[in-house]
Amino acid sequence: MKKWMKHVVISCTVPALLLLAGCGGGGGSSATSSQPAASGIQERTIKAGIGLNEDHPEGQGLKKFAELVSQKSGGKLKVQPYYSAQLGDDKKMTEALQAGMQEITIPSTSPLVGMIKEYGIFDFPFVFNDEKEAHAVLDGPLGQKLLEKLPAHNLIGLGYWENGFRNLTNSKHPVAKAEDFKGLKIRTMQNQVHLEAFQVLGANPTPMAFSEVFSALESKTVDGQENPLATIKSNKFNEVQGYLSVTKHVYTPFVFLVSKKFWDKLSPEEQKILQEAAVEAGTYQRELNIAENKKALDDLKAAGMQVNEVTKEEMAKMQEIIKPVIDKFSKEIGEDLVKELYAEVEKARK
Ligand code: TK8
Repeated sequence: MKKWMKHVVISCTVPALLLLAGCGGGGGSSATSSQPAASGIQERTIKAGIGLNEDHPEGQGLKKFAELVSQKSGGKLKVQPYYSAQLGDDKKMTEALQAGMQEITIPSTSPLVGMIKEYGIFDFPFVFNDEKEAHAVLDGPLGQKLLEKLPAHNLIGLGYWENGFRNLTNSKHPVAKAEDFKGLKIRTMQNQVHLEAFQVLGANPTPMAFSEVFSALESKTVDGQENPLATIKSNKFNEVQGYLSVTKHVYTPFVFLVSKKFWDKLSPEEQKILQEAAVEAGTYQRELNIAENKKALDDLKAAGMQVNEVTKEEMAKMQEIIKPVIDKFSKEIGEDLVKELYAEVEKARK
């Protein structure tokens, strides 16, 4: 009985999201179940898949997550990582979570906007000046509010990791001016904001899952793509792309997702372990990502890519061209939410 009480007390000192899930009125269901009450942790294997490679900061972050979960659970919870879209692309893995066929994935928020349109605010170009601002907004009330939209779609969000600022590569010519986009066939994520932004710039965008990008570039089905430098390097896009333009046109996050069907089976103690590990590994992943994005620029140059910067004036021109797209999607997503986004950015800037 004493142990039982202790267990309930421990499991109710967890974050708000978990309180909702486990500690509401019922009073610790695991305590009365047939599970060994000693720890409230069962032997479980947890399938976690991502789209990027093991050597990418997202892969290293997932590895760290697996280690932390093992440590915190005394080896009972085993996270089995699958890298490089082995289990499918972002959309497919998210659907597998919803169906209860896979436990964890960490996709870009961009392909999820068909499900939760509000995530589209993170597809608006030129919102954040640096990673610190993005982290403040994602970890603040706005980021939390969007995580709370996930359970209605059979998903639980444990926080945000970093994909990062995206840059354009292509096989045709340097892109330094707004008019250089004209006619370029560019792969975009499966996301309407990205698609229309490239359209108004005069490019010819094609939405495509990330796992198909390398071969589409290699076969010249598309001329270019855009992604953070760490990804361009890890996926060796430099082998099929001669030109890199440092556009930093948008910062996109990763969201840490757990299958709700799986989550609801966990004891509060198990949920707490996953929540803490996701945040701790996320802090590690973000630091690594920032460092790797810096290093990757030199590595890509050394690998022979022709790199160009884009002047502030040209950036401003591009922003002006894209503005009607932002206005349109602000209305569709909700102008109050967009205002909140900019207010949070202002706050982070101070
Ligand atoms: C990886 C994707 C990728 C994203 C994209 O699963 O699709 O371009 O940037 O990194 O989430």
